Amino acid sequence: MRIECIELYRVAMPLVYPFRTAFGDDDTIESVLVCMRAAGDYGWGESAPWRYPAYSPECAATVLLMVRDVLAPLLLGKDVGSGEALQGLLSGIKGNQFAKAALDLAWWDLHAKLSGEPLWRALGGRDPLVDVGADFGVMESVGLLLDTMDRAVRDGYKRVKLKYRPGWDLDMVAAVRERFPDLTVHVDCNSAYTLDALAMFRQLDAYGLAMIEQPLAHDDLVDHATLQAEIETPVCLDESITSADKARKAIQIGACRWVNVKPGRVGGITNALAVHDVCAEAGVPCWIGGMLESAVGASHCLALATLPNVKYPSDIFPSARFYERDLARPPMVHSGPSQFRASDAPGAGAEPDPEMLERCTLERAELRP
Ligand code: OSB
Ligand code: MG
Repeated sequence: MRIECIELYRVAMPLVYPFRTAFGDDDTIESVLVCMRAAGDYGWGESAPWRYPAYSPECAATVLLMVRDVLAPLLLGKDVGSGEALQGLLSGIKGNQFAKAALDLAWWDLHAKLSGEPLWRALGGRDPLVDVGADFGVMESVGLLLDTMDRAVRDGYKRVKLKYRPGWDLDMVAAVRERFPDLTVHVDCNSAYTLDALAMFRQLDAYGLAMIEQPLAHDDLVDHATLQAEIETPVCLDESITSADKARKAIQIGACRWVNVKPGRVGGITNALAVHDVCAEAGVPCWIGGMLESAVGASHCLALATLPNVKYPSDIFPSARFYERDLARPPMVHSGPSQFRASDAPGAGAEPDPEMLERCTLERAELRP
């Protein structure tokens, strides 16, 4: 397909309540949506690195700038026949994974639509029914967290992920374990610690957590290998895995026993498939992470979650959990307790609601060859 036009929208999506993590508290998600046109059709992609570069070195403003001024010009007018071909055209540009992802996701949506296939089938998924979990950020009090978790357990969630940061740590986990002795629980540290906290991580072993997500620095592998050798609880890497090559190296040195795969963080679906395959070959299971995307990005994540080496409930949420009204339609809605069904429509299955897109857009661009 010859890429004829690329439209960009940097949007602000207000959350129903602030999301609080080790990397900060935010009440609005900034995201970049991309519409790619070719062969009489169009595809949508999304990349949600947020407003500040606090999760990764990128943010929505750098993604818009990089796509507009650097990456899109490398694709416009070109015939792009595969995800690998698209990544090849962008390969001279270092880093900027979230920016590359916005284009890569739009290409995959368009490609699947042109093939008349749902995205999950185009990716080699096996089963459109996907298990997902519940996630809770830092709250006002542990009591409030326990009450909220009660509701999630009653709603049938199969696992719970808890944000974890200094001041919301061992005591919180101890209280959770006392109330829910058998629930599958893990913590996400969002790179808040160093090896100075080794004693604390050894204490966490007593609580039988499913995994500890990204305990150490966002770009580290070596210290994670040291930590993993010292504790029983499996380490899961999120921030540190920015490519299939990083996944290979992490596994080689024993830095993790799980990998959280986010298409944005690794530069797109093409690279997410490569990370998935590197992990599968090494016997390291994966699950799919999220960035509180609109239903455009979430539907891409859902398609990825149908892959065979996804072995733990993913971070994919009903739109209503974070948004009064999703920017995209159809909104994300559970198909059963703790489950979603990937769309059987051609492509990823969601696109922006024009009125919401208009209302949320901060900055836009339209590029042609
Ligand atoms: O570290 O997994 C993360 C959300 C935004 C940025 C980073 C992360 C997250 C999540 C997703 O934890 C959890 C959720 O979607 O509730
Ligand atoms: Mg994480």
